[in-house]
Amino acid sequence: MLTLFHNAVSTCSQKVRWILSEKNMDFTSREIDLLAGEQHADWYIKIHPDHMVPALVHDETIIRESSLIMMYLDQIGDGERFIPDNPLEAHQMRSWLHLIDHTIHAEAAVVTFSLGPRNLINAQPADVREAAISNIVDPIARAQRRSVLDLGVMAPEFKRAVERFIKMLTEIEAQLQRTPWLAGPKLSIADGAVLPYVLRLEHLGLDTIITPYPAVAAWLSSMKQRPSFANAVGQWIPEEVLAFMKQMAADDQEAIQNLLDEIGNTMKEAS
Ligand SMILES: N[C@@H](CCC(=O)N[C@@H](CS)C(=O)NCC(=O)O)C(=O)O
Repeated sequence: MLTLFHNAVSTCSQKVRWILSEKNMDFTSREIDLLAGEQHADWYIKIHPDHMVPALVHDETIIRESSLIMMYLDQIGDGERFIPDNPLEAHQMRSWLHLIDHTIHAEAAVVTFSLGPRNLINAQPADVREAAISNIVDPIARAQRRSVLDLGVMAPEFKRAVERFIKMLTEIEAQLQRTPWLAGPKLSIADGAVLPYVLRLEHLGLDTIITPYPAVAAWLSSMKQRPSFANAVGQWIPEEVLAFMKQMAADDQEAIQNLLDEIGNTMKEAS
C-alpha cells in the first residue's frame, strides 16, 4: 500500500508521480496545500520534519526526498527498470539527479516565487505572508524567499537562478546531441527528474529561455507525448492555475527581456 503526500504544482511531486505512472503503480493521493501552509501542520511534520512534500508512505515506512523515492519505487515496482544496468549510464543518471537536488531545485524555487504565486502571497495579510516566509526551515531558502517576494524579477537571486538554468539547458543540449535520453540510449529516472524543471520555465511563461536549445525542446516534446506526462502533470495542474502562473511573466516581460539580454551579452563576452 503506497500513500503519496504531494502537491499538484510542486516539481519534486511531479517527479514522483512520473515514475509511479511509468511503472503503472497505484497509490493513494494525499494533496498538501502548500500555499495554505498545510506542510507546517503538526500532523504533517511528523511525516516530513522539513515541512516539505513529497513523502511516500509504504505500509509503515516513510520515504522522503524525491530522487530517493524515485529510485525506491523503481526497485519495488514490477516491469521495466528506469535505473540503467550499465554502470556508466547509471552514473550519468545519478549525476543529473545530483545537479537537480544540489543546485537546480533551489534555483527553481527562486524563479517560481519571483513570478508565479508572488502576487497571491504578497496580497495576503502581513502576518500570513510573514508566517509563509518565517516557517521555511532552511535559513538560506528563507532569505531567498523574502528577497524574491519583495523584489520579484529585480531580485539579484532571480538573475543568478536564470543563469544557472541556462547553464543546465546548455548541458542538457550537449548530452542530447550525444544520446537520445539524458542517461543514454534508454529513458531513465534522469529524464523524469529533469522534466519538471524544464517544464517550470514554460509554466512560468519563460519559454524564450528554452528556445535556443532545439534538442531540449524536442526532448520536452517527446516527454509530453508519453502517457506519464498527463498522469504526472496534466491531470493535476488545472488550466487556470497555469494561466495564473504565466501572468506575472507577461506583466514583467520588459524587465525579463532586459535581464536575458544582459545575461546573453555577458555570456558572449566570456566566450
Ligand atoms: N530535496 C527535497 C525538496 C523538497 C521540496 O523543496 N519541496 C517543496 C515543493 S517542490 C516544498 O514542499 N516546499 C514547501 C514550502 O514551500 O513551504 C526533495 O527533493 O524531496
